[in-house]
Order: sequence, then structure tokens, then C-alpha cells
Amino acid sequence: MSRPALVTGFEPYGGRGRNPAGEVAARLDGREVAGVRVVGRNLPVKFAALDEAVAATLAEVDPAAVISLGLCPGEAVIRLERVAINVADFEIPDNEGLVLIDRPLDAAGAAARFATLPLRRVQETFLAAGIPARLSNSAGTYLCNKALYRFLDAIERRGKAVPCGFIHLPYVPEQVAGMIAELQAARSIERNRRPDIPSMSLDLMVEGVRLALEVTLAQTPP
Ligand code: PCA
Repeated sequence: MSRPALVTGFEPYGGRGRNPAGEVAARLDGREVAGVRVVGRNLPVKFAALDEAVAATLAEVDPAAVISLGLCPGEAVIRLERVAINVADFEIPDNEGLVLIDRPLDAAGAAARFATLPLRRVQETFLAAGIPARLSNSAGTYLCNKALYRFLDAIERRGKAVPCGFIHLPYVPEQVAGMIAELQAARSIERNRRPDIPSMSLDLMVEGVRLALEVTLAQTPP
């Protein structure tokens, strides 16, 4: 049996009830892509617990490829992250109330780490399938950036060539509908200050991540 592909999402955070990233990972869990079984897992939005979650998941699943997912609130298209940087700098607390400012993730670690997914080919495949996607040169400085940094670091230490990267996803339409309804009910924001926030259907995001796995696995010997 070939090694599985790991897709991770995140639990909800920032006072939101849903996180599309965790939902996409759950939808892909147990499916087969390019003859490879997919294991979908959820990670905590907790700075302190994330390292152990990443290490334990890698040890347990022993994946042939890793794609991590996170929500990027307000993003309009699927964002293929090229790089993780060695800093934590939070705009909002994590799910344990922790706020870190200008803090290195690893005092002795590399300044940055590059994702090892075939990002160009993944983007071309997305665009050919009619899924809007772009390459991004910053995964931010919150937990998603940390997850990518840690996965790349841990995979390097394990010494197996495992393609690994991070994909940021927009809100699902239901989340934005809920926000508009809340603002309208609160009568707190005028039309000209209204945040018109983009979103994408969960089905399209699931198909996108499936395609990203397919492209990645096509170049990975079993
Ligand atoms: N998005 C956050 C962390 C969890 C998530 O889904 C981020 O972009 O860092």
C-alpha cells in the first residue's frame, strides 16, 4: 500500500463559527486521488499546541505529500503560498488568547522556507479548470505561516522527500451572507462603508485541492 497524502485544515478561529479549510480537509478525508488515499486532519489555532500537532500528524500518517489549508478572510481567489517566514506577529489572539508580536518561530531556524509543491503547475491546472488562483509570496505571520514553516522543517528533519505546501482559501458564501445580515440588522454600517467580501463555494475549493493533490502526486514516485 502506498503512503497516503495528508491534507490539513484548521479549526474555526477569530470568533467565526466555521472554517472552510477544516471543512475541505474533512470532505477529502478517505477519498482516493491518483490512486493514493487522502487523510484529512484538523489542526488547532493554538500557537503552543501547533508544533506537537504537526509532529504527531506526520509521525502517524507518514504521508507521501502534504497540503495544508487555511482560511484567508477577505481573499477573493485561492492562494498558493510560496514561502513561510520565521516570525509570529498576530493581529488577533489565537484560540487560547495568546498574542505574539515580532517573535521568531525558531531562534536558530532559517529566516524563511520555501514550499515544495509544484506551484506553477498547480496554478496552471487550476486556471485551465476555471478555478481562480494565484501565487502568493506571504502566508502571513499568524498560525498558517507557522504551520507551513513547521511542516517544511519537520519534513526536512525526517529526511524523506515529501512535497509540502500551503493553500489559503476564501470564505464560503454562507459566511459572507451571515456577515451582511448581521451588519444590516445592527444598522451600524452605511452602504458606502460596507465591506463587500468575496467568497467561493466549498465544492469548488474541494475540487481545487483535489486537483492540487493530483498534480503533486503525479510527480511523486510512490
Ligand atoms: N487561517 C489562519 C490560521 C487558521 C486559518 O484557517 C491564518 O491564515 O494564519
